[in-house]
Amino acid sequence: MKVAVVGATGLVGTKMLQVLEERNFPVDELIPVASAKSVGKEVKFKGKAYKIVSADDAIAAKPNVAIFSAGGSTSLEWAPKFAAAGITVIDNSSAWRMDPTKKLVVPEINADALTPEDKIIANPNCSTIQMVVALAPLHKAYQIKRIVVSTYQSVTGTGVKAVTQLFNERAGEEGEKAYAYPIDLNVIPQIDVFLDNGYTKEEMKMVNETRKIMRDDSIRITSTTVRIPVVGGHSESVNVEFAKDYALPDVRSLLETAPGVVVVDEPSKAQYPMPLNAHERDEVFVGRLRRDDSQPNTLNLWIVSDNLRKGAATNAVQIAEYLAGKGWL
Ligand code: 2RA
Repeated sequence: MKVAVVGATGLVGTKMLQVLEERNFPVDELIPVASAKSVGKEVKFKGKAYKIVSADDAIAAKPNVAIFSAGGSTSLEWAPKFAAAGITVIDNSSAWRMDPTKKLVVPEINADALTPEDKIIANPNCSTIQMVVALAPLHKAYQIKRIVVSTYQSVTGTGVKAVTQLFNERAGEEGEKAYAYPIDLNVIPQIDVFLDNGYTKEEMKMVNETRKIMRDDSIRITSTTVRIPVVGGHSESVNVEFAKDYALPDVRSLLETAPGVVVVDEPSKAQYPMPLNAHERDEVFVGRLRRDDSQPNTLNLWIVSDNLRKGAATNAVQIAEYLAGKGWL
């Protein structure tokens, strides 16, 4: 199969190459695409060097699928051109996620919504993906009424410049900045820009995307998304109110058998999910399960996952695996 990766030199694009190789996705020919300044440079895939090409040349090469992680404006311009050439696009930007004609997919939850006619498929935001992977089985069992989520997000979500800033600050060195403030020994309660309602775009992504993926606009959600100085993954403190009551052992069993979820929850042994342990893993780790005694039918849980993997690259590759499995690529 011919596979194009658009944004192949970025943090997520590089992870996509790694995940495609790790999962032995049937790539006969890789077509790496990046900005004009990178055309002609090479990327390594399965021990072979591939020259980076332009988006136009990638279309001409007629890949079966193009996995994008090149920002919203590139997706808005090029995804339709790839799709018009019969190439299926899986896009990691926010460009198409809330488009009513496009599917927003976490394979463990709503891959069944996909059809061969879907030529531009949206990959959800990383902080949304890990939360819905954990909450979907609980929604099915107890019907979620309301979610209150606070996130503690890795600097890798911003990109290479942010990781560089963190380690420069840690080493006491100067360098280019991704954030207006120091991130080491700090937390920044702003991810993306502020909207008129006082929330950030990142916070509203968690609200809107969750409802679309879970196919339930009745779910009430409020979120606070925060950047913290870690690199291994995003962490989320989630308080979820159900329509029905639950027994904690049943919740634990549901999560232990949920696709893509690993329960790490032994407080007596100080066992709980942490970015340090989630780094470079594809699962969503859940722990700190406990009843919220302040109101009925309400649960607290802690969710951690590698935002570059399940939060981006792995989820996108899993969508491609689903489509390939159906013979639709
Ligand atoms: C972030 N979720 O963490 C956003 C985009 N990757 O910055």
